[in-house]
Amino acid sequence: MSSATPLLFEIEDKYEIQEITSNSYIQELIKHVSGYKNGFIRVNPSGFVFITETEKYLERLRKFEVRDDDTWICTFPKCGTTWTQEMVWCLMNDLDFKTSKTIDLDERMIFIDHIAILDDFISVNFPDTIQQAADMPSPRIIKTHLPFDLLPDQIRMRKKTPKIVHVFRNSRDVCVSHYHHWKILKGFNGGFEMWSRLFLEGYGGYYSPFWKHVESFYLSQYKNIMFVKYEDMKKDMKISIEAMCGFLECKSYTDDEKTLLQQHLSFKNFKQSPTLNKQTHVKICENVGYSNQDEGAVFVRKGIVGDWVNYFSDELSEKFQEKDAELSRCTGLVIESQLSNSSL
Ligand code: PPS
Repeated sequence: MSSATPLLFEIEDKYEIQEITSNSYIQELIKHVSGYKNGFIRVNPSGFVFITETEKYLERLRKFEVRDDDTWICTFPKCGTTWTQEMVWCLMNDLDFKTSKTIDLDERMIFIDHIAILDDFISVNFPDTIQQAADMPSPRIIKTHLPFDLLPDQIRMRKKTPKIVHVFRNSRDVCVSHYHHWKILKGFNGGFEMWSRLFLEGYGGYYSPFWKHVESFYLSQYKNIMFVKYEDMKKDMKISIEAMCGFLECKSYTDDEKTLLQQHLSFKNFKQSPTLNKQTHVKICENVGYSNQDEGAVFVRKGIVGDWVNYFSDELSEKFQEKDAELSRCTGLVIESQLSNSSL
């Protein structure tokens, strides 16, 4: 761990907004997406990138009233958020597959910062997700892509200590998955070479840079946190379910019930389930003209470890590995980017 790293929970309300729209990477990004014409900002001192609209919501997010019995699912986008959300929801709701099949996951738990990453003309007709999260009855499950540094003050200052589940996925698969996400939901048309360069330099969409985002959780010293890896869930879902059950302190389930949950969480089931596959969201983006789909717009896309081999040159791969090595060095995180049985 770097000795220069400040204890993040010592930082109180201070953040500064830096306008970065003229940055050449951001210019490239803006030119190749359908929205976000109002530009981008960087939130300092941590340095995360957001759209200009986000600034309006940061204070409300910082002042959000947290509850000790909340469970927060925190990730950089495309790390396996939805998959983990469903696992947590099922474990906390008595494996209620019937409700899961009838009510969309996005209604069963709130993506609190969703409103903050939308263009104005969309957010005006969108539910206020911060208010929705505030209005939810306990025990709440809240999804966020915010880095640790921008979580509500009450969490950062340890005034409230809800459970946090953090999901990590290897950088190259995240980059590829994120590329498709920006293609089908934001209309990105710059091609993978451009996307990977933007991602590497810390401009691969809002919430970037990826490595710093992961680091913000691993170095946070927050105690009530479970670190989960997408690759481990792929390797052995049963072990992942058992570990999650222990962390959530939920009722214990029989082996048969765990097998049912495992089947419910399968990629195949996600792909075909309308309450989990986010195709409604994909359609909405298509309707507002954000989609650039040349291969069919699907959110639940491939769901494997190592799809990056189909996109990365050796040279690009090395650059990502350098960043991964630095992340491992300062956090102790063991990163797996390929599985021998990745067809699982
Ligand atoms: S988001 O937009 O941040 O909420 O996306 P997120 O849910 O984090 O990540 C989407 C990727 O997770 C894959 N996924 C799954 N993989 C394995 N099994 C299951 N059940 C599953 N459900 C979703 C999804 O396909 C995205 O990864 P890629 O590599 O694009 O397929």
